[in-house]
Amino acid sequence: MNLKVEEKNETGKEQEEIIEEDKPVKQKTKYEKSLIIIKPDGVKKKLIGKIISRFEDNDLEVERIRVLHIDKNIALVHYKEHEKKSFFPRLMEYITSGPSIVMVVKGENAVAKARELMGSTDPQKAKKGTIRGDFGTDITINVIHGSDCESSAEREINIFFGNYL
Ligand code: IDP
Ligand code: MG
Repeated sequence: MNLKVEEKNETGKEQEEIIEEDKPVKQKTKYEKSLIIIKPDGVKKKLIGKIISRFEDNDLEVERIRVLHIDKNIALVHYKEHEKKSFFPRLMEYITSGPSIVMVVKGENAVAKARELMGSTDPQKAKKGTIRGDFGTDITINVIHGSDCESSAEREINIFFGNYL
């Protein structure tokens, strides 16, 4: 007898896999870390506890955490990929506007799971029940950052916590 298993891949799309009952089930989940930032608006809106609960309630564990007022130099390194974008000046002003909470969360499929809990970049498009959908202000002022893939997570964790992995 075959079992139909549904799971989500890294892009959040569902995929189906047929697993034969008498063969060992291939381990598809990945144990990962992701760099999460509760951005200055999230701190000002007093959402730290609520946001951390959403991760903890979904089997992600906080491994490192710090309060940090991100300065221009760190922001430039962290958001280097967006340097040439038209929204970059506003993004710089926003991310340096007050203290943030920077943390490493870990668990199975932590990168994709955190992105799912965050919702789309634009809070208007993010689903209700996601962090951005529930608490975001606009496409820039959107409460939270989460690494977009494992290599970004490694790069970003090194920026904020040094090379401890
Ligand atoms: P992400 O945070 O969902 O990964 P990115 O495309 O990496 O989205 O953008 C980084 C941050 O830059 C966003 O979280 C948001 O604060 C801001 N941003 C992204 N796209 C836009 C835009 O089109 N207009 C204004 N701000 C944007
Ligand atoms: Mg991004």
